Amino acid sequence: MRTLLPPIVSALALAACATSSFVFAEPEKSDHPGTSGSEVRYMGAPTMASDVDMTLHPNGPAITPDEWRSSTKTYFERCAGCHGVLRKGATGKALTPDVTQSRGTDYLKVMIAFGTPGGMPNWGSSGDMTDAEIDAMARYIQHTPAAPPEFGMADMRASWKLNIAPKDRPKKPQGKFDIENVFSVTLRDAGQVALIDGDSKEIISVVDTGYAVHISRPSSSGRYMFVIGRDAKINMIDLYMKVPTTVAEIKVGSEARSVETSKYKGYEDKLVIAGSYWPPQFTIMDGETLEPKKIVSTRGYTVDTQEYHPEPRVAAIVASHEHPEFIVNVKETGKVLLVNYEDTNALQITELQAAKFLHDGGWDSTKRYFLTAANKSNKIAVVDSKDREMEALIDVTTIPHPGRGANLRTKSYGPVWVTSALGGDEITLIGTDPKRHSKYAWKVAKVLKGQGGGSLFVKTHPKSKNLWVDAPLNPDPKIAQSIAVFNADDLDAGYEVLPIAEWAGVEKEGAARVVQPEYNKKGDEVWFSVWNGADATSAIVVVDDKTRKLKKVIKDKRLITPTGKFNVLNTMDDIY
Ligand code: DHE
Repeated sequence: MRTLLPPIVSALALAACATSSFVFAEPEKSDHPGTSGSEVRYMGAPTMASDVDMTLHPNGPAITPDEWRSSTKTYFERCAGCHGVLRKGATGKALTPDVTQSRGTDYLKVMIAFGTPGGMPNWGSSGDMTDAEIDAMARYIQHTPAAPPEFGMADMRASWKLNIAPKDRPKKPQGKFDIENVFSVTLRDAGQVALIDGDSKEIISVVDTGYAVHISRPSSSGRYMFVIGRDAKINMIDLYMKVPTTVAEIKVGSEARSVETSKYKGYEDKLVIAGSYWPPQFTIMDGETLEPKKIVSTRGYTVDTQEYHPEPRVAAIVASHEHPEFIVNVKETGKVLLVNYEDTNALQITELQAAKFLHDGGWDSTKRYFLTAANKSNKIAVVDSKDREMEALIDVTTIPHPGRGANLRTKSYGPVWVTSALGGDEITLIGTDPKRHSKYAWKVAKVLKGQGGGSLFVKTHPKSKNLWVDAPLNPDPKIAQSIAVFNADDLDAGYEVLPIAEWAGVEKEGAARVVQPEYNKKGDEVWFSVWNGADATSAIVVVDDKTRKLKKVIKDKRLITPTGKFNVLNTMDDIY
């Protein structure tokens, strides 16, 4: 079927048209005007909330049950990340019937096929969607948005499994490895994590988890590793076991990204919290069993125009060291919630106003200030966890993406917290010492130029002078397959480039990308994932921090699509 083009849109769309889709095939700026290829690849990851009923709108065009089913799947896989599960708009525009029906099927087909300068990807001309799929999607979005089911206490309890009760677990570590130097490595497309011994570099065990695991976070003591899948399944893995495995599991929704454990004195290993994308809520669980205790919805009003948002997703969560609190980022409303967990039956929540589209973030070196990206607002929000207030909102360049950030000690600006960006090559250093370096505190102290946009993570270590900056989503394979490293003592000298994927010998195989530096326990090695396609060879590359030379390539057929890596000690003590 041919796509019909209304004249004005067609000129625009055709001008914008370029082939894209495969990871390194397209030039960064021309494929989706207004949205970099990096960003589209990043936001386009499949969501899981696709179990929905057919809800036809009386004025909507004809659509068959098969078209409904496949469009629902495609919508949740490709569109919900920007337009929201309920199509009320998030970083993308609202797509509810009142908006879409007045546009009409032909207009919508062109939008979907060719994109817009405002940032809508060109799903048709890129080859990602066929004409028939586009036609069905254009009709689908003129119907009432299909809401996936809610997921409350009964669903959670039904999904909860206590495989090994606390009393039946080992009393002390049984394995021949140093728990604090274990790395939990996401095997994204395998639905697993690999636990790797940081000393021997051997895989200790591979544990089946939820779908496309997102992050791992150890308990405050380091004994348990909590792993959350995109499908909102949490696995609690006991590192005291000879071969660590899942001792408890639960689902907290149909889509999620974050999990964290209580770290305040007296509450170590007591509680676990998980944030869900769908339903928009967070859940507090028992820290030894994952038994669900309390579910809190995040639906509510945005911080700026105070409009109701039906699905504000929960992004990063950190555990306060200053109070018995979790600090919860609510993405679409732009609120940071300080959730006091002293009494989960009388939960006290302090709501701070940050900025819309809160995503990831981490602590400054004192662990008092939480710095977090409001990515589509191009801001870094600073939360003072001690005084329980907003400290600052700092403007930075396009789409900051810090991961947890990096705390670098510099001669000129004192301690700084660093973020790189998805949208450009800027690496922003923010001063974090209001006492001794007040001139730079909560201001942009310096902007470095890195290899290019498409950067996701930065890393350093208190014992190191190196600042490592990845760029896995950069369209240039040379950049995506290497790492840039700066010297904190000589920032103006620029960066050295290390060809990590080449060192792994996989640079020509598939579309390998180098992602997320992570230090070992001692802080003298940096580990990088060489993230390749599921049927190609991936690897972990270990670099000596001092010499910046290759130390070890870990290859194993079980290492399928490794992405995030979480060293137990560094993650539990918030060292980065
Ligand atoms: Fe992530 C952290 C959400 C895509 C790898 N990611 C996070 C966090 C959030 C998030 C909210 C912070 C969790 C916390 O600290 O509590 N990520 C999302 C998305 O919504 C997005 C854009 C699309 C999606 O559908 O998931 C997305 N993320 C990706 C990827 O494509 C990455 C690169 C590969 C992968 O494994 O899926 C990826 N995200 C990561 C990693 C972290 C992360 C490795 C943890 C970084 C850290 O050092 O803490």
